[in-house]
Amino acid sequence: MTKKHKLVNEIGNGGETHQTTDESAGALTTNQGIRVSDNQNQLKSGDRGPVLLEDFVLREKIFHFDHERIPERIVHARGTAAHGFFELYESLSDITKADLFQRAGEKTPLFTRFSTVAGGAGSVDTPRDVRGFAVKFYTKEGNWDLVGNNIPVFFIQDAIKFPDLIHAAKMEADRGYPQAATAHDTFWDFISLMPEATHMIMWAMSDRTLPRTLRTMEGFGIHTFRLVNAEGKSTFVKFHWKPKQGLASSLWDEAVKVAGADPDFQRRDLFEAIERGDYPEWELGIQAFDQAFADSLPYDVLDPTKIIPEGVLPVRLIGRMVLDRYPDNFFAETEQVAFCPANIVPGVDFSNDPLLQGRLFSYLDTQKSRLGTANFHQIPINAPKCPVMNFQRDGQMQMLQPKGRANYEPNSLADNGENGGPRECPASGFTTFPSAEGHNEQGDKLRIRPASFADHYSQARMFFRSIDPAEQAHLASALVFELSKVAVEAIRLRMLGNLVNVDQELAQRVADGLAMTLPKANPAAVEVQDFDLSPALRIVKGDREPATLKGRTVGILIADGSEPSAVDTLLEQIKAEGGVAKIIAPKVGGAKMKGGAILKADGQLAGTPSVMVDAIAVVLSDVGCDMLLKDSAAVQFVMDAFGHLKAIGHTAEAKPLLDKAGVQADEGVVSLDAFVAAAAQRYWDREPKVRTLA
Ligand code: HDD
Repeated sequence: MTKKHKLVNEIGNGGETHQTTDESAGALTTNQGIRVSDNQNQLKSGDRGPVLLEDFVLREKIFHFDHERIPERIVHARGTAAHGFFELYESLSDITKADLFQRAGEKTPLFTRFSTVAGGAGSVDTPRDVRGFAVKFYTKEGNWDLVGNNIPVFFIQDAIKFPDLIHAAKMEADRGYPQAATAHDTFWDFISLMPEATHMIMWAMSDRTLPRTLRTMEGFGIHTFRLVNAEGKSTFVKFHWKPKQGLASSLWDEAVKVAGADPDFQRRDLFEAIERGDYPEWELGIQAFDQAFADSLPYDVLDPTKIIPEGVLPVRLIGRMVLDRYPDNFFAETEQVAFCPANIVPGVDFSNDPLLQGRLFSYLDTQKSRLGTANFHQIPINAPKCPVMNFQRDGQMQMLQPKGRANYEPNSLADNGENGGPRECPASGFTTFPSAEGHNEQGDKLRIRPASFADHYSQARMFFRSIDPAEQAHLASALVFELSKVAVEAIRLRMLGNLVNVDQELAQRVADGLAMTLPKANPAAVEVQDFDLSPALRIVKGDREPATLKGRTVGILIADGSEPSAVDTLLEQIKAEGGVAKIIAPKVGGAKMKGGAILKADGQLAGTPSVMVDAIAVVLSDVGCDMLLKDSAAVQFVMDAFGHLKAIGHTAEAKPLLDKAGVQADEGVVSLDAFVAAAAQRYWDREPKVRTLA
């Protein structure tokens, strides 16, 4: 096929293509293939006359445009995605027959979409919200979707409560706001009435819901699943994604300001990392266990509001995911991708987690209303990369042209020398693990929650007590912030009553922050237990918060008269550490450096506040500093970097600007020589000096 032919096919006309002439190569056509002579002017009667109905070029173009949007996802509407691969470290054939887990070193293509939950498609990237973490593995034996979040537990135990949860969390029914924020009455009303949400609330109010970038957050499959091996033996499993980039979150004040400075901050970060070849990576980990282990735990592994702490059962890393390619087209891929937890492959199976079971219905159903047809699986991003053959035919937008007379099975047409179509495969086809069902031996039909799901507070307590004091203060302050936006006092009180069950001191801090009297604990269904603390739950000062510049961004503030050699040295040092440098100047065209040369800027100061970078170097001359002392964007740049606990490197001449911004000396405020080493971390000990937290 010639290049010219290919172009026509890429535009979407599959099947036979006529010879392309030189004249038609690259030509703009209608959807019927008619070459368009004029794409600037409508067909009119005379130059100032009415537009003619017969202008099919106009009508087709506007018709298509009018229908270019599809219903946005009811949850997780805002997201971004990338292609990549999964590479297996070692064969897992002892515990699963899943084809992608058989051969060490084998790569499986995948597509991963990250999202926020509550906001609409046009909301911002950085609200306080759970992040979706959905991976579609295109395995040789069909698609497997691991549709998880960046938090390992969920708000509710039964799927029947999901519509209520989401209605309560999204904008309020009468006023249509707030968008992408849980800080409002209806959310907290619902949560305060649902003690089972308390563990998730600890995570949601922690720094976990403010991931600095999508590259610096964990992912979790949440539910207990099963792996099944060739002998039919089942092993329970929980899935984890561990970012190679380490964990990093934003501060609340920072996230709020990022939302204004760059509503697309996280999708831009992912795009730019892939563009520069700094491919984000996560390792896939499993916690595998048997029934006896599950029975030994003081909580139920079918309860999605519980984790198995890593200290109780370590995570075994089994492979890595690398995201190395951005979609060609956001709509065709990211918007049209249809995830479904029911998409599993032989060797993986469900557990009876009641939330998971409800999800198995919901996603297939939602795709029909979003994508409009039962044939959505034929859209390239959703299509398996293995043969698909069955008798599910026809329907809106059927893209294939199945051959033959038989569209039913069994049939005997093959005996007649005709195409009889595909046949079932008892040996290699998917079989459901034949588990004995439930604790209730009679298997009565009951609308009931098992007693083993009744402890709603012990793991919430474990989470709160396991995280660093800085994170505890953020969590308490987040609760104060959110509950301060709740107008109905009874809701705040009820929530405080739940918090007393979690931790008396936490509840007191929140009550103090609200200037309310702490009520008594709400009744708890079972006595709250003190589990061993789990250091793996912390971000701040934890094993997974690396001191590194790799993949992090440094802002270098310059102005007229800045010393070029100082900037060059910084650029080299930052590059050597794997960081990304952004030159920021009052004007994007650049600054006139000492010696007269112009250094172009990557960002204009007013449009590139320091919240967009991870550390700042202020490389100013006396003249430049004098100039910037009169620019509130410059003062704010430095003030925010200090307030957000970032490293600040500076020339001696820049000191007046630091003074005006209220910067006080500490180990994160250094001369340029010491800057690159200092820039690899935040300075948590500074926080009590710059912020009053609950
Ligand atoms: Fe869900 C989308 C994750 C519970 C119903 N969900 C959706 C997405 C993610 C999750 C990441 C976006 C996928 C994408 O990028 O397109 N959902 C979860 C997790 C849950 C969970 C981790 C609990 C552990 N979800 C859940 C329940 C229900 C749904 C209980 C319904 C009973 N979820 C949906 C949905 C969505 C969805 C309405 C909206 C768009 C879509 O499916 O494709 O069907």
